[in-house]
Amino acid sequence: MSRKFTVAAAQLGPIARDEPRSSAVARLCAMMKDAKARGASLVVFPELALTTFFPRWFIEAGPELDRWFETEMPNDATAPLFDLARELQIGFHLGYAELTPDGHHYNTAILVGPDGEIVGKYRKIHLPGHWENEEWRPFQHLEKRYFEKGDLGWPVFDMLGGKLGMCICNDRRWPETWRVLGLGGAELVCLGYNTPIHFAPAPEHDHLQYFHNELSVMAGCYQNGTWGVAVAKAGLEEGSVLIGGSLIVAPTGEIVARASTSGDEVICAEVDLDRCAEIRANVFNFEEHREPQDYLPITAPKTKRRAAE
Ligand code: CDT
Repeated sequence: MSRKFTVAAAQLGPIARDEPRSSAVARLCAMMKDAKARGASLVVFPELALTTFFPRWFIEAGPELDRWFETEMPNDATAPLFDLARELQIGFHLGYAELTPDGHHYNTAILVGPDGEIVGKYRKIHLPGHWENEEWRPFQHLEKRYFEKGDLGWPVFDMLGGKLGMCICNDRRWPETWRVLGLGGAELVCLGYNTPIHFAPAPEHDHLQYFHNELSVMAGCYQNGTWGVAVAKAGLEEGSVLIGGSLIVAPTGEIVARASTSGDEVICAEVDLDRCAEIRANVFNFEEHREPQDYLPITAPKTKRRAAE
């Protein structure tokens, strides 16, 4: 049975601080329709796709912060997206800030099937940035303050005849993310990102942001024989420039589609999940060639953690 389908990466341009979720969802719905018209079975939206990237500001804990989070999914604002997916029979991936009923805050992504039902959830593990307000920066990156480390590991889910996994933004830079997904049998990894061009602690690397994005996704896909769909929130958002460059990568590590703007843009590629075996049955045949007994330092617990962690 063929395991070929078209996947779409739906890059978002900037979302303003006062742009309501209804407007963001309308933009996502327009791109979902475009993806469907181009034959896609799955459309991948970015990290924190319903609002502006609020960790760039210091916000006191409490209602002012919590208003950026979703307390249920779907909810009134996102229901049109789920309804449209059901109507068009298209799956989607969506990143959003999650506030659980018992008060936990996560940077979360979900996979939704073409029937509009949630198939799986992932909560971001590698949280970048810092904990305290650092006024010397032109803007903050307070993910460590606002989110807890994800508690779901990197699961894979049966969808579209294959094994689909997720990671979120900073996760893509870490080979461990991809290897755990690979060990779980992931054949396609969806990931969204909000990556500012300017990295205040090491601005000498700002010109490498696009390169490091591609390098990370290409290496992760190749070394684990998986497809990757990496999708940006891009453009000048509230004074901070976010990279675009959304891309779809084959299990060989080759880029097969790349966004060319920093606005709302849909790119598509045909995916054949059977091509994962080109890599996984050969140079990265895990059963044959991995030597995990020599990898123990990788899983040794960290010696220093913050009390809050
Ligand atoms: N959203 C996110 O994880 N962004 C980080 C920014 C760099 S660290 C401040 C990233 O890895 O792209």
